Amino acid sequence: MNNFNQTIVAPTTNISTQAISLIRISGDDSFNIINKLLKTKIKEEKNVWVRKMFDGQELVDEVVITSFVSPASFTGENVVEIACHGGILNTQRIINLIIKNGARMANKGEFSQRAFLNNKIDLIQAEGINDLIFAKNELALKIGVNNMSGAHNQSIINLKSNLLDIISRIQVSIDYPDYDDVEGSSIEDLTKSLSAINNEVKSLLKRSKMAIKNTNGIKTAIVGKTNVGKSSLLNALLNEDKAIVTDIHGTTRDIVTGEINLENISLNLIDTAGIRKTNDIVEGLGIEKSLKMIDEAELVLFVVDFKSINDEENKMIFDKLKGKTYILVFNKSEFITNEEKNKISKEKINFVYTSAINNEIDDLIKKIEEMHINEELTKNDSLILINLEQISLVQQVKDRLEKSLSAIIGGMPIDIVNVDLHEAWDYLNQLIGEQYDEEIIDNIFKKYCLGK
Ligand SMILES: Nc1nc2c(ncn2[C@@H]2O[C@H](COP(=O)(O)OP(=O)(O)O)[C@@H](O)[C@H]2O)c(=O)[nH]1
Ligand SMILES: [Mg+2]
Repeated sequence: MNNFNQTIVAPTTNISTQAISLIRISGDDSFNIINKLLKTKIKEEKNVWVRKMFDGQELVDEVVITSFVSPASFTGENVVEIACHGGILNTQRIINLIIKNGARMANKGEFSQRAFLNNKIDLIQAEGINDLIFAKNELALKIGVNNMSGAHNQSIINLKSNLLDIISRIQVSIDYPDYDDVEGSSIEDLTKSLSAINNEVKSLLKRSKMAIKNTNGIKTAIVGKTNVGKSSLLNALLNEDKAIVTDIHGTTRDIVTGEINLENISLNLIDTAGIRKTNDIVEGLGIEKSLKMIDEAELVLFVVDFKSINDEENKMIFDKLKGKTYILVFNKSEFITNEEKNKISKEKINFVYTSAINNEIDDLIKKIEEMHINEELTKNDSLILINLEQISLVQQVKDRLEKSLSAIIGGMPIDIVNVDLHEAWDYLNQLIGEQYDEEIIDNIFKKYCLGK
């Protein structure tokens, strides 16, 4: 457990050889501690100061200090930030001096945790900071910035107040059963208001589930027969020579993986062994893995040679792909004539032409983005959550709302309906952090970096 009465210190930038390092102190004693290292003291006020820092009589560094007074700071406590020179030894020495003079080293995320506990930010904002820091693509970054700033948190607050309104209407009809003309408490009215809330929760959940896939990375398997250019396609997408490419059939015998971050979507790519009949045991095992990858992947790039699209092996792969999300990739497209192209375009829907060897893969990338990005995600005007714990809370809210809706419609006693609604209310509070378990909060902030 963290002791939040202590004053804490941590580097907020990496400790390395760099021009400037930033060190943050937070807590009641921040000003006392820094002043022990200065001959010309700083006042307890919001300001910027240029000072020489000393260890006793010995000059340590010339620094710029930015000071904030509680409650007007990130953590809500007195905060002093020191911009010192950025050598590894120098930064460590200053942190040690600060610790020697009364601070303790902060835990990961402890500054943000204090900000949360002092009501400077809610939990959605706190998680937003983390999303922003760890963002792998533009979409995650945009969501992180929005959530950190609390841009769309009002939607949760509105949901809460609408839900509370329903709960109180029901409560009145429970408390005063004879008084049955409380406005809006008829079965029809309650069903209507609850459905409206539920629809909002449902679309928040839908947006968020789609976004978390795009931000964490979509498991994308590249499959097809041997020698069609799967490994070349992987290399072209990754923009590096990761997988071995030769014109010998059966070159790739095990899976090769890599990650790419497109603008609004990340892909966890898996190159697989080409599928064909073989007597080679090792290759056979690789092919088994390829087939398994088709089952596990969220998206399959099925690479084919135009001329042999209807042969037995490809038919087998087509069969295996039934019900899966896949894109048919006609690679080596420089060998496909326009006439042939005209013929195919009438038959197949999700297909693209690529020439991996010439790095012509733009159509494929465009197609992948088209399939996974919609306006709701990029429009930037509503709350989207991209971490699992938050999404599972929203899921719980939805489950409880739906349970109470079917109870109302099924004519169950109204007090039973209210139990589920209270639970939905609790989950919404947990989501925004108005109700929390200390251990869960500790765990959330442990994911953060030191100094944040
Ligand atoms: N002309 C042409 N050759 C390609 C293309 N993509 C791959 N190849 C060649 O096809 C052969 C097999 O490629 P590879 O990526 O190892 O295929 P894999 O067995 O499906 O992984 C190699 O000689 C590649 O250079 C392409 O778009 N055009
Ligand atoms: Mg290969």
